[in-house]
Amino acid sequence: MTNTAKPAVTVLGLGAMGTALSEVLLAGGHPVTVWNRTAAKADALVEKGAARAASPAEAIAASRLVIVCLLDYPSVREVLDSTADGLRGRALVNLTNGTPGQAREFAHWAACQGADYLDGGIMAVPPMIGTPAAFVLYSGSREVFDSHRGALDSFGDSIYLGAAAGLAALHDIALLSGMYGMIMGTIHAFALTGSEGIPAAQFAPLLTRWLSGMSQWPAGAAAQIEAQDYASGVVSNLAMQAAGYGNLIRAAEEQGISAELLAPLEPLLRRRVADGHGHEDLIGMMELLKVENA
Ligand code: FVH
Repeated sequence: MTNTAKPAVTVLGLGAMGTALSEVLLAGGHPVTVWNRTAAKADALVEKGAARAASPAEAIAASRLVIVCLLDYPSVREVLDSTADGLRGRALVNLTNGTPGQAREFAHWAACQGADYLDGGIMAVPPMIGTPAAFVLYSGSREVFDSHRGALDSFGDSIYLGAAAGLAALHDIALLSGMYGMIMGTIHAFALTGSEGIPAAQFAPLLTRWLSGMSQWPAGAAAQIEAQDYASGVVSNLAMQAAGYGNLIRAAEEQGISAELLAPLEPLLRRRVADGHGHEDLIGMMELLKVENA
């Protein structure tokens, strides 16, 4: 007879995300042990069948797979430092947001404790967990990724990026950088239209339509980067865009709106044009971000 029992999982951290992760694991039939600094946050999960651990050490002892989802790396170390002995032989999956450097340093620490370490970056907000829209980036131990794929796949599409521990964080931070660029523009756009009393709900569909139309821009930019050619097939040249961008700043001033979210790009546009790249595409601006060119 085949054993169809799902493997046990421990979750450390029951903020909005740790709770969502625990819920889908429980719904998928995994025995789940949870721990959180503020113990009351485990109440609803315990009602749904989770086991409450009284300490991180007790939680870690309960399962071979230990998932950590805390605020930041300092809180991860605060929680795990006192329980380091218990990590030997455990598969430690850290889904806490951090930098590639923090991930590399923590991978080294985890290896010193005898844990197999997999770093992760969650590309979803809590309500998306367990839906097809969610994906999670992983790097580090391939063995942990393969052995615990069933549990990891409950969160969303699992994407393994390689053995170097910092890779997941690098991709996560790059994707968040793109997102915050869009969010900064969106905040500014609502402030600008709001300055004329235009209802946000009226403007939102137009903004969504425009941003959706622009959503293929990264693919075209990637092709130009790969070809190391910013000058072929240009349809919206940089000099034209630099002139137009000045209007974004002036319009904000006219409408009594701060341009501080938009302002940093303008001097870079002008510098790239002054350097003789006005005929090229916008993605060539990337060259200015390389430290040797800054
Ligand atoms: N929520 C989101 O939209 C994003 C989506 C992408 C991934 N992020 C990252 O996930 C990590 C956890 O985020 P979260 O949404 O669960 O955050 P909170 O709801 O604020 O919960 C924070 C948990 O961390 C615990 N905690 C904080 N400091 C300590 C500490 N010094 N010692 C022990 N635990 C600590 C906190 O405990 P408590 O306040 O309930 O006692 C929560 O469990 C995060 O890296 C996101 O960037 C989420």
